[in-house]
Amino acid sequence: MNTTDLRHVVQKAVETAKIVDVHTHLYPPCCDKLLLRGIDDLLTYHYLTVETLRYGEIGPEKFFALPKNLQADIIWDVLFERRSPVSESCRGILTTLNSYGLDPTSESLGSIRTFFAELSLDEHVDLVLEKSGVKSLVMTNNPFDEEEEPHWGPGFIKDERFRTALRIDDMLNSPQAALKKLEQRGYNVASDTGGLDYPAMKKFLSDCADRIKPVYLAASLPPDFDWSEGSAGYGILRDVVLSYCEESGLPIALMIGVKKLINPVMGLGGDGVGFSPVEAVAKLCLENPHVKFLVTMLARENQHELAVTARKFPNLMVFGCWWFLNNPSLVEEITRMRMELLGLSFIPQHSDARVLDQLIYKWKHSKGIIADVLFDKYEDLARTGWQVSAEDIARDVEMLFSGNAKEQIGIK
Ligand code: FIX
Ligand code: ZN
Repeated sequence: MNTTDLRHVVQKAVETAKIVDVHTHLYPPCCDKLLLRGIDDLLTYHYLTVETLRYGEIGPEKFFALPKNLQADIIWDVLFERRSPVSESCRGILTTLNSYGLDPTSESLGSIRTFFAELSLDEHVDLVLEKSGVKSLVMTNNPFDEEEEPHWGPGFIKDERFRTALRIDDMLNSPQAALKKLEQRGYNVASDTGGLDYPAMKKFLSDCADRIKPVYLAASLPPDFDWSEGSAGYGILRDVVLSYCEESGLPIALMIGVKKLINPVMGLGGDGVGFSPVEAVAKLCLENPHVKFLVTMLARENQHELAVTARKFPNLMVFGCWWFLNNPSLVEEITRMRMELLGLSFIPQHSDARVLDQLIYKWKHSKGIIADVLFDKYEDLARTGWQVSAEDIARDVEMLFSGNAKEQIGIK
């Protein structure tokens, strides 16, 4: 296959690849308003609010006190009308609008709002999943989320495109507060010896799993996460969570390196990033050989050691270019490095979408970069005399965008 044909075949295979998105903050249509969608939710995404507030034209308190549509007006004015929208989050808005055939240079925010208002929730979900190529996605389902948990009925899991993940940050990062909530729900978590009643806590996990059928358990952990005796949450992670994962066969997704609320006034946008010892991941994988770990880390400086660690542990699947890493320059750097170290045995991306429409741009942008990396790797192979066929390319692309994920989280 010559270079021109190779590039065409790779681009086509990637463009048409169906996606299993292993981490999002979306909700199924039955959750109605919980599922964020449309231009005002896109513009008031926390990535864009903090970018707007950097210009200091309005203070955070005053800004967040405004209704969502006025916040969106300000963001549009500051980041798009009076400056070129060169950031990745801004470009994402334009890619998304463009995919709907909307031209923001000629249409007003008002007419764009009208476009979205005319989409019913079900139509909107179908349209975005079709445009983005996402066949199924995994949500973030926190049993302590008072808004979401009441939706956890049979309707919550009937749409196969929306799979669940049991998010247990609270149990690991603020165990005392979590235990209080468990007691309020009738779980007697304090053993009579004054310690923690681990079986009662495991029962809580199993009861939650019975309700939402998660494909994995998940937790985001701080940079100082350290898998060592006596560290915060160590006992619960070892004797409740990992023990439950081993018994149930459910993987655990660990998202490591977030410094929660380094600037609280920014709300969801107030989190920061910190370097984290990858050794903790290696120890976890070594001491729990029968548990499947999906791991992503937030610091750019952690990526190489994480990929090297994954070479040592078949029960460690590295996934995504998370959050502050989901920028073209870093997605390319990290994907190249992972492919050179791990071949095709990693999950290159997840969207982390919080707004339905974001699936379109987050995947379009990532697919473009992953296609370029793959093309270069095939070119490198051709220079050794190894020719890939169109079938080889289709097989490899399927692994990266859905096959590896399906195998990890046990979906068809
Ligand atoms: O912990 C997480 O799931 C993070 O992805 C979120 O807390 C974060 O706000 C986010 O959406 C990043 O993209
Ligand atoms: Zn997330």
